[in-house]
Amino acid sequence: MTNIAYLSLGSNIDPEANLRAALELLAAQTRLLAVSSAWETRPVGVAEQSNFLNAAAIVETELTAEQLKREVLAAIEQRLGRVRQADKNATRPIDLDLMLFNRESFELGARHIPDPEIIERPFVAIPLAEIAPDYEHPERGQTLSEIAGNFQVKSEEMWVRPDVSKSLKQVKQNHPNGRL
Ligand code: PH2
Ligand code: MG
Ligand code: MG
Repeated sequence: MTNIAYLSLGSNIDPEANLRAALELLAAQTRLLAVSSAWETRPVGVAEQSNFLNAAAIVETELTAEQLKREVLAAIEQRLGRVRQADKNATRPIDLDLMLFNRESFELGARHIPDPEIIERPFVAIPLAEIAPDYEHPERGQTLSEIAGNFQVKSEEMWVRPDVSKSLKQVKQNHPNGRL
């Protein structure tokens, strides 16, 4: 069975390099179907951290959600130097979160899928809406484009970084068929 997974990426340590490296590793282990723009975002809910770069990606995989999270997403986080700390919002080289899986609703460890951050966080919803505007949220009935449109985002809170966006698009172009 082929699954479609919708991911949110975030970094605030050397984020240009780490976002790109995370996508390269993802493209080697799944079929990378789409990559959003890279957005520079002010830190939300964490005091005195550097700005983040956030992005979203869609991948196709035969792995289950649990396997994808453990064997791919967590492995990439570790490989890029993430050290789990008591403070779950500690600054990190890369955060790779599964947001949506096909059009399913389920519990994955301590998280619910669809991840509630889609509704709460513009830095999650807006990049996802760029690459899957017509995806209907399985619990809300709204499309991602409608959900993203609900946020009143000021241009000093998040803005596109064309230089990094171009670098991320190159990863997608370098992996036209996804798997190596
Ligand atoms: N992630 C967090 C906490 N705060 N702020 C921004 N702008 N972007 C993030 O990815 C982010 C955050 C915890 O995962
Ligand atoms: Mg996160
Ligand atoms: Mg995470």
